[in-house]
Amino acid sequence: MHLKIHLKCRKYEIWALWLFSFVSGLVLLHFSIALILINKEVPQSRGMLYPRESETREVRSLDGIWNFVRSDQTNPTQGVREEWYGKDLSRSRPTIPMPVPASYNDITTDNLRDHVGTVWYDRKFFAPRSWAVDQRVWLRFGSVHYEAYVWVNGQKVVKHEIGHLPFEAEVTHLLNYGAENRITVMCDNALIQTTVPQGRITELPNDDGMTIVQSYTFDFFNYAGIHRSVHLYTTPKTFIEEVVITTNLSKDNVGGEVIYSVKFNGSAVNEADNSLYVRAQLYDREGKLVANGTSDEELCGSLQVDNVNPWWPYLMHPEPGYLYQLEVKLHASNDDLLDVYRLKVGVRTLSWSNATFQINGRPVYFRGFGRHEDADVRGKGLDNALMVRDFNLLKWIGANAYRTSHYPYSEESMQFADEHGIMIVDECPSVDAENYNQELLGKHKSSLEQLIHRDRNHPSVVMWSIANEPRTREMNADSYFQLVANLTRSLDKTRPITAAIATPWTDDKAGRFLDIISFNRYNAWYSNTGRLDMVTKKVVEEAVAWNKHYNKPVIMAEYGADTLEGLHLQPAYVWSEEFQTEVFARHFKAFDILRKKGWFIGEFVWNFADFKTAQSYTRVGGNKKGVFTRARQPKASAHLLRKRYFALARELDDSSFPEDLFTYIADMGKVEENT
Ligand code: GCB
Repeated sequence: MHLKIHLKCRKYEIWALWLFSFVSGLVLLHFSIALILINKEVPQSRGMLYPRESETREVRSLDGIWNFVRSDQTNPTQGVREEWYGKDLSRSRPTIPMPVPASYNDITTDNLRDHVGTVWYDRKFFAPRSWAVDQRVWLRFGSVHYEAYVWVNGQKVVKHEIGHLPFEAEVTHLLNYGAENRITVMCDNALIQTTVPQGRITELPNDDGMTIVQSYTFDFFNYAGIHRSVHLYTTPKTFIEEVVITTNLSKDNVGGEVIYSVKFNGSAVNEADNSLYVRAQLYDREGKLVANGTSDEELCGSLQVDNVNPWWPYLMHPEPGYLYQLEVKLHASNDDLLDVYRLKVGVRTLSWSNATFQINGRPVYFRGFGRHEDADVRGKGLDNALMVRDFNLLKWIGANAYRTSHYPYSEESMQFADEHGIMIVDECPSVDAENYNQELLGKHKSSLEQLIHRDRNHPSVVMWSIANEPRTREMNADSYFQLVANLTRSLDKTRPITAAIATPWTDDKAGRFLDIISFNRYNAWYSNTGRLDMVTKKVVEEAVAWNKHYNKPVIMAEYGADTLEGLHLQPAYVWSEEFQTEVFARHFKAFDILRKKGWFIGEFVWNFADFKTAQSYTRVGGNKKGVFTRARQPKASAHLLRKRYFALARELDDSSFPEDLFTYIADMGKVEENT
């Protein structure tokens, strides 16, 4: 019932937006003048530990080929009204096969790509008989974009809004054990002014009548569908619901501390029985037990690790990404083992001031990328081959960090970053935020709450990015970002907060709520196009101005130039490989001037790889600012960037050059002798 009301409201909302689109400018202006943003509580996430097998847990994947139906764009709620979830989808509509995980947009040859509104997925699965006894079964989605409604055997299970984040629900009571079950998902990709990110839906006349069009200001394609894995997993009746880890190091980095806090869930446990306890054991990479202990009554405790191997970023230490395994065992008061969960833990500290950012007491200079989860055919669908290739390229090029521009990336890639020592600036899905309103604020805060809940235990996550290019000169931007930053800080005090800002510093109203200023600027591209002689000074001036204005560390979070691979033009001309290379070199010069000032702490190229955008006359098949092509092959600039990143690593972190960094040209000894 609630679902139906919601859908009606949503539809009403969409229709209202269509109807009032012409006067929306005026209306929004009026509202933003009148609006006072109120700080309301956001719902708290629960559970959501990454599904892992153990002696008390089983995990089954529901990935594969599902059945798929698209709704009529003009009638997005038809399937709900007609209860398509009550039987196999194929009995309501002809279905087509659809891979999960994947975006649905680029799979077929028709215009499913630009579909606006709801689509439906279903599939069957068996629940083994053994699951019927003494345990719980959970259904978990890594992410569905943008909004998902889920039914099992025709019964409503869960609804989740905001893409790129996991959600789950208990389905124990809904399953037929030792028999077939059906899971149905309705997914809605519509973005409006109160979604995160925002978009607009308009109705436009076409050759045959009217058509519904989704538009948005952000610069990546609004891929949709079941983007990440779907799992069924079991837990015991009384089980470990959450584990929160923080770590410390002694001043000399020799002693480590792992502080844990566990939450359990279970009606089987008597409320008055507070003698439930946790045994925590920490193993090193070789599987040797290095620390163990028993929790207090609150299920909290700490483990001391002698001669600890701290977690270091790539190239900052010969053994980067060192992870221990923490084994958490939940015991009943009579010592019965109730549940076991294992997770990887990196021991490291972060600290920051108005001039520096440090890991394990050593200053960090970020050299990395803004990225996208994006690939041909599968769109934003999780793809292990692509993920592993990308990490190989990151390491080949000598990067030590990336920003998850402009939304949370897969949990699998966060685990990979932990293992490889790649630092993550973890960004929530707010891009180009504008027309600040109460509903948007609630969802924006919720996206951060869910992100922090999901990623708080990853050593690779070193900073939260609370937005990309919000319109921070707008009315209400200050109170809005104060509330967003306050919430973020209240949820995690161990990491600094940033946002990638493009509003000129003179007009910005958000920077004062951040710990670290990140700015995006496209000198010689969007401003002074083609003018390579107008880069270096401008970058230096702007970074200095941000620092002076806020007295905080500064990162250049985006710079770059679109480049069509294979286009060579000498002298350098926009879109050519020569131009991208030159733009980078002019920035490097600026960064080296800035580095000497102390408070300039990082450079992030836009973008790691070419990616798909909405159709526009400024985008040839998508955004081409990649250092790698969409097929993950290097452009000329990649070779230059590699030399820069390894030179920085040698200068700052004492690491050595890879043997193939420089190509043999001549005997340089002799060349130097003769000059
Ligand atoms: C930006 C945005 C990024 C775009 C980029 C561009 O400032 O943050 O999402 O893709 O510019 O290439 O225009």
